[in-house]
Amino acid sequence: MQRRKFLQLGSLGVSAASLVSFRGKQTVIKPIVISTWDAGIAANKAAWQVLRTGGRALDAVEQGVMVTEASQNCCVGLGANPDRDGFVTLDACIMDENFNCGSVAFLERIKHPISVARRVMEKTPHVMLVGSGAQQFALAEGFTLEDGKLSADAQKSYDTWLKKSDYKPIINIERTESGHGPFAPEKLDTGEWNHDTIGMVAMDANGNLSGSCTTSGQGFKMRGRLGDSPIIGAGLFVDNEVGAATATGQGEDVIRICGSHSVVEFMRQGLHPEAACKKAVERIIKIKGAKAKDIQVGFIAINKQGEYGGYCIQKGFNYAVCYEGNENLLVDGKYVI
Ligand code: SD4
Repeated sequence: MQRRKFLQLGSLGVSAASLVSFRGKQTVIKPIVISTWDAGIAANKAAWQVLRTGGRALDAVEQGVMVTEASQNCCVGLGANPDRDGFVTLDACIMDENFNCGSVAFLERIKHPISVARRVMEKTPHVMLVGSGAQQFALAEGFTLEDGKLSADAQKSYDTWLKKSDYKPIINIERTESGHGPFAPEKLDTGEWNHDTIGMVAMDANGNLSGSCTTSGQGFKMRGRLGDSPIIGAGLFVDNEVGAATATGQGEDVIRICGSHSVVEFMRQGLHPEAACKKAVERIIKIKGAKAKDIQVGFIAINKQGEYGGYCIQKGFNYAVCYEGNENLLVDGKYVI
């Protein structure tokens, strides 16, 4: 399907993936990879290199988000905003098709937390390592200790924040209509450089699902604060019989409803990924009441048919989608408010 046609269909609220199965061909779209925000475009490209050559979804979701972690120009990884004490602390998790999962949180000075999370999964009997223990494990596994200096952009943004030192956790709410994502340079001066996460879910040519999620967490957060991103079931969940989902936005509110797990359970009940994401978003809105307008949460999901979807609380969230014939489209998330 051509890009323009796809976009027209998108505006009708019908995803290309769902249309294919709607025609009764029972065609499963695979491989497929989707990831949060516009940084997902570059990440999907790397994931796609793995998937298109028959590689495993697990390798794709690791290599995909490593691109974002390595970017100094982004809000994920060591180039990202620090906590309010001036330290970048990273959280990540990964999950494969067999319920194997690994996670690191409050990890400092390591460039690729997603790869450390994978080592936790593959080389320890545990699911989660945090803080200095996670760093110690990473070093024992051969990862390099980076210098811990803030990137130029993060330093600038931190200096601006320090002027007021206002502790107001607001995540991912777009303040402009510019459509800019995390790379918008004008936001560096305003402290509104707010996307801190990439979540990615993929299905490989064998029909196996995996997912990854990696973040610097909320900019200028309290030291030691964790969000949903390293928590299996909150920031990420994969059930190879059903589908996979990941989250971004205000982590506390994702944790509250076990967000990504909820999305997968809604898909198990028969909902399309988009409807499943919407239902999870609505659950958060119901809990938050009038305060829902102050936060952003977005979910994305795929199912075993390769259908995909995303939904968020309010305007401004987008995600990147990549499969054969539709290589890397940026889709605006539908929103409730
Ligand atoms: C967190 N969910 O730490 C993350 C933040 C995020 O784009 O998604 N930012 O709560």
